[in-house]
Amino acid sequence: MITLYGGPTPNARKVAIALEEMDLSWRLELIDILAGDQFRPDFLKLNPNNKAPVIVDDEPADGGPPLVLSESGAILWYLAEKTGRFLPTEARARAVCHQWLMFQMSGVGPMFGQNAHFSFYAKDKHPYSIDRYANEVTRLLRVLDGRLAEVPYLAGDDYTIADMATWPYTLRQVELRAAEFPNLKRWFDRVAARPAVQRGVEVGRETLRKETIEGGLAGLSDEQRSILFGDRQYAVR
Ligand SMILES: N[C@@H](CCC(=O)N[C@@H](CS)C(=O)NCC(=O)O)C(=O)O
Repeated sequence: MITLYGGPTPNARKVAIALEEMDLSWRLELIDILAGDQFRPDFLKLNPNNKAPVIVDDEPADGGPPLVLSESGAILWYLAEKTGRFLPTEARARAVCHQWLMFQMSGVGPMFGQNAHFSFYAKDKHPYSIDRYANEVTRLLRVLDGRLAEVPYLAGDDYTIADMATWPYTLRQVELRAAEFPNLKRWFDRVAARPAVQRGVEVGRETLRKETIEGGLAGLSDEQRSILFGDRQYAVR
């Protein structure tokens, strides 16, 4: 059994989608990051970086003690190796898959996150920061759209963990800007049609708050700001 610690956030959704795609037996341990669950001592033991997702695999392939893993890209890679699925075996194709996985982890994830921070969550609206990350988002969307003009999936002909990593991050952008990125939109719909994706994206849906982007952004409370970006986030533990 695998336990996924997370909630309705893009990074946890990647993992829920992978667990569903790979037909693994798993359960959710909800981590509500707007309530500060990521600072609970039991969670910090699993990930001192106070970020979800984390998985605990009770039955790792080496027969050793339960494996605790954080960082969504590393988790996807681990699960793909564990099951032998959604990661090409041939060296060249595998390298390309890793390239697009890293593109998501180092580019799409952080830049889309900063864009949301400065455009929506920051109390002070700082034009330079807003422009910087909005421009990065547009640039990265263009790169994705260009790639998907050439191939059906990010790694090439086959659907892989690179698609699972990227898809949850494009939900909002595709909703707003589908006409600008037609190849991305075609890929988005192809991935969205997968039953495992439809199940995975629902992870912790019942706790999705109006304060978050997908919930319509009613604005964070001061307490939530402190948890995510202020005193509680930066407290010495
Ligand atoms: N690089 C990490 C990022 C994880 C991350 O930023 N998780 C967010 C939710 S999407 C979180 O747990 N935030 C809680 C916090 O910052 O306190 C990954 O890919 O897993």
